[in-house]
Amino acid sequence: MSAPPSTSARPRVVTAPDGAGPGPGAAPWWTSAVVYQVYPRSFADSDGDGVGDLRGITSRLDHLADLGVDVVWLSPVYASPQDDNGYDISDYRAVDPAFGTLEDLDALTEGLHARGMKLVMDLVVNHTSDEHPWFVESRSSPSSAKRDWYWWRGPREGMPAGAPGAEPTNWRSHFSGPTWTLDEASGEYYLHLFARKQPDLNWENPQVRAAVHDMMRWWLDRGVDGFRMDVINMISKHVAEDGSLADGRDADPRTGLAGGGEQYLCGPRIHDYLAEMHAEVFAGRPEALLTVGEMPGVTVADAQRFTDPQSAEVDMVFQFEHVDLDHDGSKWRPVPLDLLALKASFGRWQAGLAERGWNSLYWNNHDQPRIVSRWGDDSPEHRAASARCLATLLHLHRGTPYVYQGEELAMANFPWRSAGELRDIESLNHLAEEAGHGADPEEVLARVAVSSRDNARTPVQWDASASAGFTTGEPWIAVNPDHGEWNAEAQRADPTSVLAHYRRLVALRHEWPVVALGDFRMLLPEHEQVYAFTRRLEGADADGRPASDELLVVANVGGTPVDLADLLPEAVGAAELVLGTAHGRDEADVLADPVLAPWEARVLRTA
Ligand code: TEU
Repeated sequence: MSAPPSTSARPRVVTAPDGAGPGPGAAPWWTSAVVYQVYPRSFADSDGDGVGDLRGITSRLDHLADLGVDVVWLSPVYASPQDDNGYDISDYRAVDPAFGTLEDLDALTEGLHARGMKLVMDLVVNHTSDEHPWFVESRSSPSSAKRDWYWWRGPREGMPAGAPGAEPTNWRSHFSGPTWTLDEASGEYYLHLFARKQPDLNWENPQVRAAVHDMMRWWLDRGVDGFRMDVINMISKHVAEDGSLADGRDADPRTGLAGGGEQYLCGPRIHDYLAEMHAEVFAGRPEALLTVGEMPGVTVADAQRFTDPQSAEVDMVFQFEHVDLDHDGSKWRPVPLDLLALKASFGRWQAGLAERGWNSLYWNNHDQPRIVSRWGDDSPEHRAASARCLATLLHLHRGTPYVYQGEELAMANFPWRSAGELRDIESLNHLAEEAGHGADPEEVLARVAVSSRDNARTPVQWDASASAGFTTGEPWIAVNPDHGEWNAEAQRADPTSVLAHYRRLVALRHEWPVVALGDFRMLLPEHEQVYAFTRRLEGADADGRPASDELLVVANVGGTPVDLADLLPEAVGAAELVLGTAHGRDEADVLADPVLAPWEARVLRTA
């Protein structure tokens, strides 16, 4: 790995005042960690059935070790009918045969631990599959002992079960249509915020909570190092004294359905549930664990409380504010990104969690289109540069960065041509719903192509061979045709590659306490093309003497050059280029040049 060049004789901060770095009182380990997300179905297939699996992941661990990441977050591998690619679980303590066996999972854990990496599992407990034995029993009869483990309600007052609009509330499912499905046998409906095969668990019931805690302890005892908690801020619903749930506001006249989020996002008992989970599952464990709660609709103030160590709930949350900026209410109505809004959002979250709590940082995951296509420029001219630029920005913020598989290779969105190529339930349901409303299928497909979760789910591009080295069989979803040029093998030994740049960013966070812990200050909030900020840390040098570091990060988020001479004079003639993206140029030359090339980013040391 190429160390960042240094021309500065000034001593660097190696220990932060609150003890970051080795030693007593150290900041939590995950403040200087980078997490890598694996979506098992699309990572690597070891047995040629076209579906990625655990042995496939284990066979590719050197890629992760080379990248230098600290943690792997594994999307669900539990037993599942795979209606939502594993986010519909039928047995929390078994591995789905499509992915392998429990022994394969143990081998993966061992392989990670042997390389100094941790394994974080996905915890999907807002809902189960409708094939989970708990739900099968719950559905079997209104007098079943597990009836109350889920949300069963009769039809709307005065309406017969099954009549249009008779659902107990008007909430809209995240995957189209109502959130309620009628069980003909009992004449009652069950709640599912997602697909009808994903019934919501009733967290009001203490037996449900105890069963979940027990299962979590079982996984920790088996050696896993934490959990990413799926839609965990949806587990507490607003329930009236009489057990009823209320309609959502602002129903869509076309469907009669309302988002309903105000009835179930960060509901009245959410902090109790998470604090109880922490006490029951995590408290007192000697291991270094990680918890991150996925929380759509969470505010900065909520997040502060969720992630304040004093609250003892979760270490960090995934918020959605930035990924909601480029659409108009619905993800299917994309609008161009407003860079000023993006900067304002990041600035608010950085400031909001500066004193209490902690941020997670992400551009991509298995639900989001690829960042280089979304906010970068995936044309041949700017693809690598824009990927490096966006990566630099994200990784230089304060928080824990997450890299989604293939992001480190600048993998791009797929050129969808027909609905038949799509696999994702959310996209397919939306296409069907719009067809039902008589929408023009070409127009709908064009919008789905931009936002579909399947953009993130095409196979990882390992090499230039027929199926990109992902499988020897027929892949479950098409391989991106650009894999001949854009693949890991082509980038591995190239010091100018996007992959090499991610490697440097990971190393920087490990080596520079200012990157992990420094204060954040946004600059030029009103500039349309430059994203700039500082990071500053007071601490001690290697000999224990007081020292301070200040980094200035400047990035040109666009395809035309920008002159910084008048805009940000302090960016010209800085002491040291800690990391840059202009390959093949002399460091002194770059430091003296006020002009940022298209999509160029620089990390400068100014003090
Ligand atoms: O996603 C949560 C979530 O809010 C999604 O509806 C998200 O907004 C959507 O995918 C964006 O298009 C989590 C998982 O990450 C997702 O894969 C699951 O499908 C979902 O929960 C249900 O478990």
